[in-house]
Amino acid sequence: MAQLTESVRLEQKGDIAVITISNPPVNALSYHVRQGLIDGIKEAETSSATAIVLICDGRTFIAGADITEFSQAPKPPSLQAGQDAMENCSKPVIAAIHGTALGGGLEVALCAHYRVALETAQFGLPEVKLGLLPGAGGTQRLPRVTGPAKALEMMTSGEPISASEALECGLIDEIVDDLEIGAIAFAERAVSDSLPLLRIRDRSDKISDAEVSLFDNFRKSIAKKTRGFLAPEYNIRCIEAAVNLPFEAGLTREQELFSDLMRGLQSTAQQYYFFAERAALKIPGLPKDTSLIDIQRCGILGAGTMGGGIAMNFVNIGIPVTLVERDQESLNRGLAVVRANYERTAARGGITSEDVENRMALISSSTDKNSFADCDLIIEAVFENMDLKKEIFRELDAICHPGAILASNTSALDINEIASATNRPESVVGMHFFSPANVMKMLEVVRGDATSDSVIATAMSIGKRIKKTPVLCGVCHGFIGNRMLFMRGIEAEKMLLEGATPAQIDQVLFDFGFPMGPFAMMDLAGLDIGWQESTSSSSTIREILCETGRRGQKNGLGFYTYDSTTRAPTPDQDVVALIREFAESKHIPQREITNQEILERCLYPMVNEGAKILEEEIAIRGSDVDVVWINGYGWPMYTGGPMF
Ligand code: 3H9
Repeated sequence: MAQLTESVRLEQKGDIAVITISNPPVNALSYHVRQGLIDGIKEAETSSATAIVLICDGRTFIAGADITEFSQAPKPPSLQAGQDAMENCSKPVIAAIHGTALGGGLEVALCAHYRVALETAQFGLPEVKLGLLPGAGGTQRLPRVTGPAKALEMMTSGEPISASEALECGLIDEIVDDLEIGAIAFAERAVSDSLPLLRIRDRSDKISDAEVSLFDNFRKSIAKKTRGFLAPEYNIRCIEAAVNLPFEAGLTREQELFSDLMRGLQSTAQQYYFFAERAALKIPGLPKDTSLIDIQRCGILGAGTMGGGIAMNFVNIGIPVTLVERDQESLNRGLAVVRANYERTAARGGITSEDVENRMALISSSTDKNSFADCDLIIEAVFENMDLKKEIFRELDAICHPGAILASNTSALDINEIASATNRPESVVGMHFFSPANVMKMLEVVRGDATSDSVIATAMSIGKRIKKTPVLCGVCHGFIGNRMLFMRGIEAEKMLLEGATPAQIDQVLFDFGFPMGPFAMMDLAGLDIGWQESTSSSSTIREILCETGRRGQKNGLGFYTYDSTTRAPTPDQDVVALIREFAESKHIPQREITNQEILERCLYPMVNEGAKILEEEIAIRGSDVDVVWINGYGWPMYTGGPMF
């Protein structure tokens, strides 16, 4: 065996040379990997070996370029030198893939003459998620193997495909049971059967008859989802180049567009976000080996929109749920909504109808809180009222087994006060899901003064397992997300009173990149959340709207008027008149407010509040605040978030 560089070794097994990359945690293409790849191919080519297998140690095949190197001066050798060595090698080169072949990793595999993989392997070009495009020939090779339609899908979504899909579209040649044995057997067969040394760059069979309309139709199909992002369009342009230009010219185009993106703010922001999301999982002072509480069954109190959505997250990963409501009718209604959600997903092909039944079977329902006795984590999702929550936690404390975690889905209330109603404040934690809870990725985990390390670690870990992005925060009104949202709301309402309209303010924030502005968002949530007729005193615009019977989208009348079938909003002159009347009663002078002023007055108070949240150590780091706003409220990721 020869150790070629710190991360690459070469061995001969029978007649086959095996180059092994060992660069934990994900075998990223650091400079020593690139050097080892070049050296390995060269040495194997001049050795007595008849073919070469490229394989990786650890949990995965190469997961891409080393993103930490992007911010540094380029270090030789180039990846292309290694890829050229593979592609032009005079002996068959077989890539043996397990885990995830992503980005530069897949681009390396595409330079082998053949690819074999484990059934569990995944293949993707996720560069678009980093604001980039595959810059190591991937944009030119992938469409040549899969055809442009599949390449468009993979490169603009960044989502990986499975081994069986990869086999079907020609991306790999064989699925094997044992990676090394299977790859060596394939290599031996390549030699004995004199299989040709296939270079993907020479192929044109899958791209020669691409329809011109393919690209424009595809652009239209992703326009809404990718609004504001540069990288998806740049990826499409590269695939167009693959179809229209010779291979080398296509590579040149790829390089130009890659450099453009790499120099831009969007890719810097998206790379920052990649590490921000991972940093959020690291809790200073919480030992890595903190013991986790085993969550075998989850209890959820409240089968409304929130409770039902939360339940889906758990059953989706096979954790049984006990769903409790105060009466059978509400319970039935909640279960029907969950079923309808699953059936919609099944109708779209996301899951099978068998999955629907299996998931529903994991939910047991009851109108008796005593059913929580065998649950290890109980999440309360009833409406926001401190007295009610304290009463509930007192009851849960008596019912639930010692060590069970009692969590509240409150979006603003004091977790310490809730915990004070129990004899186990160390087991009480906030788990604030965002609506709709089965879709939104954000989860604020709220640490009370007494919450134990093991409860925090479990809440963060289960959050990740149910595919959320958990962020830990401390107790304050509204935690990270809603506390900052309140500040934006205050300023937005002030601007309404000074002369702006709801539609103008919403448009400015939509153009900045939010999915919707503050007034459309309030209409969606319901204007009457927290409003009571008996105490309403016409003291805010929202109160006035509620008093005139406007409840938001749900009754078709809010800051906007909503079409009863399409739900499309139309600005409403009656609302503007109510606002002007209210401003006059307060003697507020009217003036024209520019879009720039609106943007600044909406965003800066949030940035300011974010800084206070950091100062008070409610958030651990600035990037956690960005993760909350990007995932919880749709702050455009390509700007990096309020603190970035
Ligand atoms: C690219 O390839 C460009 C080329 O086209 C052009 C080249 C010229 N680099 O996610 P995890 C770290 S762009 C450096 O928790 P998992 C990560 O920060 C790249 N570090 O594990 C974390 O560190 P820590 C295209 C990386 O099992 C640790 O590894 N490729 C990289 O949940 C574990 O990561 C991608 O975008 C990297 N490329 O998921 C793939 N990747 O422990 C990005 C990971 O200190 N990676 N780290 O926090 C992933 O999607 C996931 O990490 C993966 C594993 C699915 C691989």
